[in-house]
Amino acid sequence: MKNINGKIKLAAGLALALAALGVLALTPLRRSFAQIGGSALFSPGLESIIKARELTPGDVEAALKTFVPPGSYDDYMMFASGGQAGNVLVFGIPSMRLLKNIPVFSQDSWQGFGVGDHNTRDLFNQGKAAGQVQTWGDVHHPALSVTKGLYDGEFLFVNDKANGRIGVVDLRDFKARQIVKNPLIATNHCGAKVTQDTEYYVEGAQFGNPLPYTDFAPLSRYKEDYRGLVTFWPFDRSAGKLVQDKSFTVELPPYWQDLGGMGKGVSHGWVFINTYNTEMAWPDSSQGKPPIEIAASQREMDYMHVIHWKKVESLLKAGKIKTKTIKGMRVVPIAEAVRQGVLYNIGEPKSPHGCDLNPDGRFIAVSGKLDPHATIFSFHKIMKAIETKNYEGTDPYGIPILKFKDTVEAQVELGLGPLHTEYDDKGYAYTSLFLDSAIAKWTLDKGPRGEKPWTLVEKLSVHYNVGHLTVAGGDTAKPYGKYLVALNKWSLDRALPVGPLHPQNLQLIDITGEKMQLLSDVPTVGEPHYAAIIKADALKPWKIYPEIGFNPLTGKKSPTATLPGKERVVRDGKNVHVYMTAIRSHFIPDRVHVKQGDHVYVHLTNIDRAQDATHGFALSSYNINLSIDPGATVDTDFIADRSGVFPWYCSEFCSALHMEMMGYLTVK
Ligand code: K7E
Ligand code: CUA
Repeated sequence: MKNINGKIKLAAGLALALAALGVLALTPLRRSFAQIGGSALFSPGLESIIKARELTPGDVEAALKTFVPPGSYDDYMMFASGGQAGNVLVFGIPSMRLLKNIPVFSQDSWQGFGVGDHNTRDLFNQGKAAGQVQTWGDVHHPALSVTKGLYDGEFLFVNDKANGRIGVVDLRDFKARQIVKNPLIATNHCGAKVTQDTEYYVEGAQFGNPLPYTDFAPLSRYKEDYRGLVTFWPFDRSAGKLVQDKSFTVELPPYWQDLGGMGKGVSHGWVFINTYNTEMAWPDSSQGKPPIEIAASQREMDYMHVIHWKKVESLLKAGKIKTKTIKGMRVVPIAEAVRQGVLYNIGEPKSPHGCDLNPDGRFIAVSGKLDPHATIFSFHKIMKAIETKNYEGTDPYGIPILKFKDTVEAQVELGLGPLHTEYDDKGYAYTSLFLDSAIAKWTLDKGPRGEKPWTLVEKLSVHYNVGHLTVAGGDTAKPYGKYLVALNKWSLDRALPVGPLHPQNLQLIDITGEKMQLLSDVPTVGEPHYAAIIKADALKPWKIYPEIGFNPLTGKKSPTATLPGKERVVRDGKNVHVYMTAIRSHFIPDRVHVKQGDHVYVHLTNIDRAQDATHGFALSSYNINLSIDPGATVDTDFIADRSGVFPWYCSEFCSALHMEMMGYLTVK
């Protein structure tokens, strides 16, 4: 029995719930409750379901708020990182149904990603780290492209913390279009966000290393020879690519850069980057050194870097700033950045993590993992301190330190383990509390419902140990509000047991009311760190590719596109090129015969123009599965090094005659 009182209050609660749902979207064909008459609500059938499932009024309300009737769509889409699964998960909100998995750094055989196709091969080659292809990544922070600080629905950027890389996803086809590797750093983290018109994607380092990381320097020379950095990658929208040779990097001390908050509105042109381990500790337990978690948490304060990137950009254009080139990257040395007045530090408590600007860019909320407060810095005060050169000395690298008390606007006591902050459309801020397992809601300089400024107004328990949270549009200049998702690190008892590795748990929370309301639990795969929620109608994805023979990676017609009637096999010595088409329900050609040792190239065009008529090309025993969407051309090649008979077939169930959609490769 779940809630005895609940049952007594049920009828009233249900009526209330439904009243609150005046906002419930009803398509014209669906009859509203009002139309069918209120009494139908309390039909014996409905009541018996509620009783049998022991639902409280709150449960019923949550169910109705998240229910998206069959055939109807969600209003929002959430892009959640898949963490060490190396992908991005796309959910519909409020239903929290999983709509797609976008592979970026990891293989995915469903989408023919990394199992033989040339496009993934090219992407993975772009993303080599220290010369080696990486077939996985650790995705932390999805960032949607913005125009004037608002999501424009065109691109998604994700960082790979493990290998210091960035992936670009084109939201016309929800496919990875580029992977870039920063040649200077082994790992990244604050590669979180883009500037307010997506001029740059901003990537900060994580763990210090020599610049470049592929040069050796002993850890005993950590302070002298190791460094951090922030790299500004210009984004060419028409090409959908980050442009390395126009990028610039500001060298930073070997503190561990963590997360970055992007200036916007009044603070556009500036970026704020948290650091921890300003102790510059490095691990060596064999020498009796304390573990890093202790050694890197000695100081009461770490530093937030304050960087005027807009000024660096214009100095570079004017040729007025000294740079050095390392591994093809333009790097502004720390001393030069200080001399030009583009780099400052501010003390921030303690082992900071989130660094999040409010929608109009006036305030920066910083959470110290080991401090119970959110510390709110004022951009205005920071500017004033810089103007008046009101410093409290410099750090060991000569970077001026602005005075904490002169730059802080407020500190709000929230609870234990505060991490990340986002904002809603009403003027509230929300901070995740890892140790408290809660979401704290607090006011900025004005209380939207007349509350005191800078005050905690509510805490909602979540389950358990929340990392990031995300509010719909919550990092933009104009949040949508409405929904918040807590991305929890532990799920413990929240899902049916599925072995010792528990799922991660996402929790959908309604933030429209005076009190936050937990709506649903969504156990999921990988470790979603951060997520971004966009209005579904802000996206305009393709339903099929615009022309036959389209290469999704290049965005152009493929030179190997094959039109119907032009299918052929071209032999050139040991090279055999097969120009193949696929259409329901056959391949042409459907028989390929080669000699052992031949190098076989298959260029496969899906000439179907019907939506959803994707075909597969699964070649037995050669570790190849292609997925060819309507209109696309996909290429693969392999050495036919084993003799035998190898059927291929369409691995996507596309028609009643599906199992007949096959062919034979024979190798003699
Ligand atoms: Cu807090 Cu890498 Cu954004 Cu995870 S990070 S929680
Ligand atoms: Cu095409 Cu199955």
